[in-house]
Amino acid sequence: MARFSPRFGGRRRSEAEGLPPGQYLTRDFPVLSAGPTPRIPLDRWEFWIRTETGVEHRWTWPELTGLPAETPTVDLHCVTKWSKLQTTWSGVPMEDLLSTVESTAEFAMVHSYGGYTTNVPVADLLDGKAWIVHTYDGKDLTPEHGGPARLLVPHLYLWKSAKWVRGIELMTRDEPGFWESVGYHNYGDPWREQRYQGD
Ligand SMILES: Nc1nc2c(c(=O)[nH]1)N[C@H]1C(S)=C(S)[C@@H](COP(=O)(O)O)O[C@H]1N2
Ligand SMILES: [Mo]
Repeated sequence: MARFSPRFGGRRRSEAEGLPPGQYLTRDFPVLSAGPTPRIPLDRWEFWIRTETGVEHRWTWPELTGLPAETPTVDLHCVTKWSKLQTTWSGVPMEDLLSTVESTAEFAMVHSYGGYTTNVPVADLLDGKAWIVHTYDGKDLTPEHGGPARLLVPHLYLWKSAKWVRGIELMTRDEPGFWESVGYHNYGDPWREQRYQGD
């Protein structure tokens, strides 16, 4: 996560400088969910990655939370225009999970408990850009913010950070997820203000 604005040659940026175009700063943490909050008992929870050849890899809750975790501090940008800076999470880097599967697929569909989906290029899940997080601000992730675990992919608008994440389907061709299929941008880079199709 870049903490320094290139315009200022490494000087610590102000909060305003951390805001992508059209965003405003918020200090609270709004909840945005398209449907009811699913409750998943941890003994029935699992996370899967399915490859383009149909091979499925599964992690139970103890398996996932037993993997080495990172604690990224990142900025969140919601397409409804609020941004929250310097949020701290803990979770497993997506690349650690993806590196255990054999795949050449370039696209991923993220699936949530409850049925939500969102598409992300595989490249955007690698290189320290995405995590399956189970902790927010030092505490277990609450159900309304996606607990027990959500995807965190903070360099894209927050709708790509699927709450209640259940699995990742690797695909050789791109497909739109829930919001992408009703007019939101396919990629969703907040710095290029890619809110809607055609932006
Ligand atoms: N499963 C699921 N994930 C989701 C959503 C949702 O409705 N369902 N909403 C998305 C949107 S539009 C946003 S802005 C963020 C909101 O996350 P928050 O409620 O923790 O602020 O979650 C994203 N992930
Ligand atoms: Mo959103």
